[in-house]
Amino acid sequence: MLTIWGGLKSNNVQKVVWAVEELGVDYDLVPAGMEHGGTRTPDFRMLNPNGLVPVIDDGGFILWESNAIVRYLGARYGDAFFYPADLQERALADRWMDWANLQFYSALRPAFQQLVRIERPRRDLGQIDESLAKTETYVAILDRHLADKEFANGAHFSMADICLAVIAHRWMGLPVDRTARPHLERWIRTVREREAAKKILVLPLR
Ligand SMILES: N[C@@H](CCC(=O)N[C@@H](CS)C(=O)NCC(=O)O)C(=O)O
Repeated sequence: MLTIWGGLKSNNVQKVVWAVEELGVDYDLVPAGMEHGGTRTPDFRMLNPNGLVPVIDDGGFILWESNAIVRYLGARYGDAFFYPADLQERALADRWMDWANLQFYSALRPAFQQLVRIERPRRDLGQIDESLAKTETYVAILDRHLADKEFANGAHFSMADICLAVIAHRWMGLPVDRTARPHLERWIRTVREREAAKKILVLPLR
């Protein structure tokens, strides 16, 4: 049985839970981090010295860092599409996974934190505007990429869609004006129809 430490409020944990649901792996979700706490204890630091979630234990193999976990689960339990067998296809999926964190979410995070986790009177409107403007540039890139593809890697759903979609879900849930992005909107509608996605892409922003 696979154990996952984390809570579904975390987008990084969402990726891992979505991946195991997608792959049909049995798992236990042990509440940890954020509102659950427990990540600053010596025992938890033995699992992840950073004191962050998600962490998994797969038959004694401990792993932290959400993208590394999704890749490991895909390699171990996925098919040739989820974790692309072709080296170049896999590199493209890897690229989108890292881009989702390092570009897309780095740009969006300040606006997300301000609008979802900070009370209105304490919000920094300048920071929100700057963050949303930056995010639009990345969203435009993703929208163009999806113009001629059903999924991030082409015709098949892969681990890259999970990492992109949890961030796109946050962006689309913010109470702000957005430029229409027809390709991205069509893609997320398709992705939302997956059984595994129904457990994640319905979660309220919090
Ligand atoms: N790069 C790490 C980031 C992990 C991370 O920042 N986790 C946050 C939740 S999204 C966390 O554990 N916060 C809990 C805490 O600080 O107690 C990953 O992708 O796994």
